Parts: sequence; structure tokens; C-alpha cells
Amino acid sequence: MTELMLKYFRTKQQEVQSQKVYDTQCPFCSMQCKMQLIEQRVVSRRNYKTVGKDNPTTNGRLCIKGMSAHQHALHHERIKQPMLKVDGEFVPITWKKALGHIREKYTAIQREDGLDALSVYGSASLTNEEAYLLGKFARVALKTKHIDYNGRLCMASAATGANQTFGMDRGFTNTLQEVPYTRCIILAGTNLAECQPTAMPYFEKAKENGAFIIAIDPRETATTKAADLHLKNKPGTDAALANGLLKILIEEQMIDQSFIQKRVNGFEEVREYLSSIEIEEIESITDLSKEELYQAASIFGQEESGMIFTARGIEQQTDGTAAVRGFLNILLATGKIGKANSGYGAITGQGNGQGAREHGQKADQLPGYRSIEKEEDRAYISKVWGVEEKDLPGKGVSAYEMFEKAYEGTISGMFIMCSNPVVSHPNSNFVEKALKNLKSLIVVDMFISETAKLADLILPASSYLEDQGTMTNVEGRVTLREANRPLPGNVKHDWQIICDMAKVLGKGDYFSFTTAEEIFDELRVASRGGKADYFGITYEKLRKEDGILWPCPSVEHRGTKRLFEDSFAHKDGRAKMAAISNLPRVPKQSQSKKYPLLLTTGRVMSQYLTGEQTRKSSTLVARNFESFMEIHPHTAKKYQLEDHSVVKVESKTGHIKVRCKWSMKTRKDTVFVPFHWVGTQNVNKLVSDDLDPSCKMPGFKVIAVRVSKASSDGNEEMVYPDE
Ligand SMILES: Nc1nc2c(c(=O)[nH]1)N[C@H]1C(S)=C(S)[C@@H](COP(=O)(O)OP(=O)(O)OC[C@H]3O[C@@H](n4cnc5c(=O)[nH]c(N)nc54)[C@H](O)[C@@H]3O)O[C@H]1N2
Ligand SMILES: Nc1nc2c(c(=O)[nH]1)N[C@H]1C(S)=C(S)[C@@H](COP(=O)(O)OP(=O)(O)OC[C@H]3O[C@@H](n4cnc5c(=O)[nH]c(N)nc54)[C@H](O)[C@@H]3O)O[C@H]1N2
Ligand code: SF4
Ligand SMILES: [Mo]
Repeated sequence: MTELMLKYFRTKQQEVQSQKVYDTQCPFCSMQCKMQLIEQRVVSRRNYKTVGKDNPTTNGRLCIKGMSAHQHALHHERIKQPMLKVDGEFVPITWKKALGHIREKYTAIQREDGLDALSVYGSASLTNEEAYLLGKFARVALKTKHIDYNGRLCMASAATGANQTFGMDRGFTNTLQEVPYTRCIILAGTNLAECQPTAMPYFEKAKENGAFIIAIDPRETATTKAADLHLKNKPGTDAALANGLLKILIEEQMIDQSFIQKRVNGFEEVREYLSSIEIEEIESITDLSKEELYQAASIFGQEESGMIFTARGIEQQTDGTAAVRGFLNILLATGKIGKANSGYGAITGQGNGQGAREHGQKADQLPGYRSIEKEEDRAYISKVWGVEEKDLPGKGVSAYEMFEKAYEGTISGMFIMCSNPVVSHPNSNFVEKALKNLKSLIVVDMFISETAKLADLILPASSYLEDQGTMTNVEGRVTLREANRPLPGNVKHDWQIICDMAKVLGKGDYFSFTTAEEIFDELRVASRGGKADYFGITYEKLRKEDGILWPCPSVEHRGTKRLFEDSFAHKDGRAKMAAISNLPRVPKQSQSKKYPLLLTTGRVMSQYLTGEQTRKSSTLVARNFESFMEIHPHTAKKYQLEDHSVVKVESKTGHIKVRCKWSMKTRKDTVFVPFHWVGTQNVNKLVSDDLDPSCKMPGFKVIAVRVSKASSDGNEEMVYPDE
């Protein structure tokens, strides 16, 4: 051995001086993969590595995002103390000063503009404890009706569709463990393989066991590749597609009459409506052939079990609720629900996309999925909170509508916790203007996000490595995230920030919590008897049983793995089918001479949402460092757009510039741009403010656009052959 090699081996042995292992869950998607951060102290530095940990949902699997999550949490740009904007620059200040600023600003706004002038914007990446507390903070500490959250852009259509149909909304009616045993699976507008990668093995297993998989997506994706049949429909036509499939199922007598009779209302109305439409109409709306529709319907209809999964592809539409109801109509008519290996899954997106939509962050909601407009619900919660029922505010407006109010000036203060709406909201140029119009914007984040940049005060929040709490995963399984890495700098947990703010606003008595578990114990009582009943769930049980599916009404109860086996959650115990229109009440954007193409937006595997976190990870950035527009080569040639060149994409609300990526995977009339990038690449500058009238979901998935070459000097050379 040479001298040099000897020296190397000696150093290696000495290197690891100490090792710490921290348990936690991934900060990203709804799979909530359990993981450990291994921190090794070596002579000159620390090494970090994330590894998976066994659990019933993901069995220790992780995807590339999870494996790289520590890279953003440990990033040098993380803010570690409150930052106040002074003369346009952020300066670090103490918590005492920050809380003083809040008291001063909030009391002035309340005095000058009234209680409802303050607003709260929350997130489904918060723990259940924090989501619950934020709802309580708005109603009890601020006494404002204006609170909503980013789940409005995400789960609103699925939640409304399920509530209307079943009488309750837990994303999955069954557990993932049943997926391998079902015979036919419809994946409607989901890109599971890139968005919930650790769920894929359940679907692969189903395929191995002989299941037939039908994917509905205007693009070929890693998910559609796993399917046996890919229905490559025109974007935004899923409600009509669902109607077409059900029409065929009824006409071919592939429905379950006895199930319908025993358990479903509204079937006759649907049957009558469907008999009035022609299958040719469905063909022309969806751009699918009769043969494709018959094949899909007959396989789903003939198999003895089946499951339907929907995600944002069909839901982020101005008729998203209708599309969801259309697919639920199919499940009910074929009796494929409430039994083993048959059921529905709305694939939740964010880490706590399920729990955070149950405990009062929504404008019209109180904890336990209670309604802020129902007298008995208000009475129950005001008792739990120790306030007068008459002092609880009423229903507020949805997320985007809060920005409209900020623009008009009726909302003059906003408190945003754990979200980046300047990048994630439709019509983002408008949202930015609205936020600039506020007298006060306070943002709680780990970084100076695009939204935080507009704030007068930024408060530093803890990350998934430090913040203990419960997260309800894609299955509706409540899981305990044990996170105990010490807080860096002067960072605080989101729940501590809420409690501190309540204290300076004179409401400390209602927020005297010292641990997340204490908040959870209050949440348990607040949710008791509600639809999302967590009363029987305790931290101790969660540790022992590794997750419990709600409803869990008593401490002896083991949780509910399968829903609706005997009855649905409507008062009469029956589910409700409803006739849905082929075309939405509010017309969707469609191709025109001026805007000849359809843009759809979504995700790539290696980036997460507005990218604020994943763009800080070197491993993930190496995979995707900039945005792009996926376009069919035939279409690209028509507009003289070279592969890899920079192109301009314009809609009626704005324009962006992104890299052109030729791909045979998308339809000729459709281009795709992900939404993980900011500034001139922020695709939400193109998305309009049209909302689903029943749930206020924006239409992120269909935008009429035109495309052209972008020249480096900013003077674009326009080629619009259709004009
Ligand atoms: N890698 C990664 N994973 C994530 C996220 C992320 O940002 N990155 N985000 C998480 C969150 S919050 C969410 S909500 C989920 C989202 O998960 P998904 O809903 O699966 O993701 P999307 O890419 O938005 O859309 C899914 C698919 O819908 C298709 N689609 C577009 N328009 C239409 C249409 O009109 N009809 C149909 N049938 N399909 C259409 C798109 O082509 C896309 O393949 O993912 C979660 N997981
Ligand atoms: N065009 C288009 N737009 C979309 C979508 C689409 O498909 N297309 N999808 C929509 C969907 S489904 C969603 S869910 C939304 C998401 O939209 P956002 O909520 O805006 O997305 P995130 O990037 O998760 O923003 C979270 C912010 O909180 C910070 N953060 C992370 N963890 C914590 C924490 O524990 N505490 C605090 N205080 N801060 C934290 C992050 O740094 C980041 O700045 O975007 C929507 N927008
Ligand atoms: S991003 Fe989702 S699938 Fe990937 S490790 Fe995190 S929780 Fe698991
Ligand atoms: Mo989402």
C-alpha cells in the first residue's frame, strides 16, 4: 500500500465521529413516506442521508424527492429569524419586535377597517394540529370570517363531489392494500407514477394479478405507460367522457340493479338524461372513438370488481365537481363501492391534503368536517372553544376570492402560513397586484418565497425535521410525524407562532398550548361526533399501531379501513347520483383564431408545487433546472418552433417564456407546461380567474394560448399561421 493510500484509509476510519438518526415523514406528497435523516459528524463537515422507514402505506419506499428533502431543509437560504421590511429591504429582528409589529398593525386594521378586513390563508402542508389551530385563530383570536387555504386549488372538486354523492369526503374509500386485488382500474387525470411514485407498486401488483388498467389523460406519461388502454382525450372533456361510459354501461345492461335499488337515489334521472344524448356527441367532445369508449366501458362493467381514481387532471377544471360526480355515477351504477377491492380514490396531493381539509381552514368549515352555517355545529364548537356561539364569525369566501377582496380593498391585512400564492394561484399578475395593495402582509415560511418578498414581515417556520404532529395521508390514515431535530436559530413551529400571536392580541387563554399533542387532544374533542371523527385517535395509539384510518369515534375503536359497506353518509344512508352536463355551466376556454392551442399544466417527478423547496435541492435541480413547454413536433413545426429554443406562450391574461420541448407524447392541439418555476416562467400568469361555480376550483387544466418564437432581444418574431 502506498503512503497516500494508507493516509486515505486512516482518515476514513477516523472520519465518522458521531451519528444521529432523526425520525420524520417526507415533507412533500400525500404518501407521507416515513423516513430517517442520518446525520454524521465527520472531521471537517457533516454528512446527511435520508433513508426510508417501514410503514403500512409505503413499506419503506422513498422517491427521489423524499431522498433529497433534507437538501432544502438544511439549505443556507433558510430564514432563521423574523425579517421586517425596512425601506424595501428585509432586516432581521427579534421575536419581541415582530410580535409588537403584528399587534400594532392588526389592531390598527381592525379599528380602521373592521374585523373582516383581516384574512388568513393556510395550507395543507401544515400538520392537523396547525391547520386546526389556524382555523381557531381566525375565528377566536381575529374574529374574522376570512380564512381559506391552498387546498381550494387542489382537493375542492373531489371533496365537493364526494360530499354531494356519498355525504362525506375521505379521499380513499378503501386502503391501498386492496388495489392489487381489484380487476379493473380507471385512472382519470392522475399521474401517479410521477406524483405519488411510492404508490405505484400497488398498481403494478394489480397488473401482475391480471387487472386491466385504463388511463385517461391528454398526454402520455409514466402512468399511462403502465395502462392497458390509454384514452387520450381532449383536455377538459372528462365530464362528457364519464357520461359516455355510463351511457354505454346502461345500454349494455352492465349495471347492478339490485345495488342501485337498495342503496342509490337519483339513478332514473341520470338514465333519462343519458338516453337523451348521443354517443356521437361524446365522440366529438372528447375526440375519442366509439370503439375506445365501448372497450373501456365494457371491461369495467364486466369485471366483478373495479376501482376509480381521480386526480387534478379532471378536477382542476371549471366543471371539476361535475366530472368527479360523473365518475362516481359509474361506480354507483355498477355497484363497485362499499365492498372488497371496489371503491373510489381521490388522490390527495399535499402531505396533509386530507387532514387539512377537515378541521376548519376552509371558509365554510369548522373542525371535524362541521359546517360553520349549521346551528348545532356552531354550538358544539363554541362550547369546545369556550366562546359564545354568536361571536363565531360566519362563512367567508374562497382562496382566489380573498385576493379579489384584497384588490378591491375590503381585505386590507393578510396572514399567509405555508403557501406561495403568487406562484400557485391563477392569474398571478393580478394576485401579485392584490397583495401589494394590502396594508399588511405577514408570511410564515422557511424561505423568502415570491410571496414572502411582498410581505412587511416574514416569520421563520420549522421544517418537517423539527416539527412534530399528525398528518392524514392519501388513504385517510392519520400518521404521527415524530420530528425532533433541534430548531435552528430563532425558528419556531407554526403552532407556536399562532399561540404567540394570539397572546399579543389578548387571546392567549384560548391558545395556551405547550406541545403539539395538547393541540391534538383538543382537536380530538372538537372533531368528536363530526364526520371526520378523530376522537378515538391518540398519540399513544398512533405510535403503537403505526397509523389509524378515520372515522375513529372511541378510544377502543380500531379505525375504519373500508367505508360505506352498509350505508352511505347521507341522512337516509343512500348515495346520490346526479345528471351532469356534458359541457360546463361556465363555458371553458376553447381554441380560437387568436388562441389556437390548449395549454394544460401540472407536475414533473423531480419538482414540487411552486418549487420553493425543491429548487433548493441540487439533486433535484440537476434533473430539471428550468421550465419547458411540451409540444407535438407537428404543431411546433407549424409555428416554426425549434426543439430546445425559447418560446413565448401567451393567453388573454399574460405571457411567459419557456424552453420548447418537442414530444410525441402530447396531443397535437395541446401543450403542457409544469408550474414549478417563477417569474417569466410562472405558468400561472396564463391561467384565468374562471372558477368552478360549486367549489371555486380554478381551471388550471385548460387554458387557450398561442405560441411563438421568443427572441433574445425581447422583440418576438410572431408566426401565427391561423390568423
Ligand atoms: N413530483 C410531484 N409530485 C407531486 C406534486 C408535485 O408538485 N410534484 N404535487 C402534489 C400535489 S399537491 C398534488 S395535488 C398531486 C397532483 O397529482 P396529479 O393530479 O396526478 O398531477 P398533475 O400533473 O397536476 O395532473 C395529472 C395529469 O392530468 C393530466 N391532465 C391534464 N389535463 C387533463 C384533462 O383535461 N383531463 C384528464 N383526464 N387529464 C388531464 C396531465 O397531463 C397530468 O398527467 O401531486 C402531488 N405529488
Ligand atoms: N398552474 C397550476 N397551478 C397550480 C396547480 C396546477 O396543477 N397547475 N396545482 C395547485 C395545487 S394542487 C396546489 S396544492 C397548490 C400549492 O400551492 P402552494 O401552497 O403555493 O405551494 P408550495 O410550493 O407548497 O408552497 C408552500 C410554501 O410554504 C413553505 N413551507 C414549506 N413547509 C412549511 C412549513 O412547515 N411551514 C411554513 N410556514 N411554511 C412552509 C414553502 O417554502 C413554500 O414557500 O398549487 C396549485 N397551483
Ligand atoms: S414525495 Fe411523496 S412518494 Fe416521494 S418520498 Fe415524499 S411522500 Fe414519498
Ligand atoms: Mo395539490
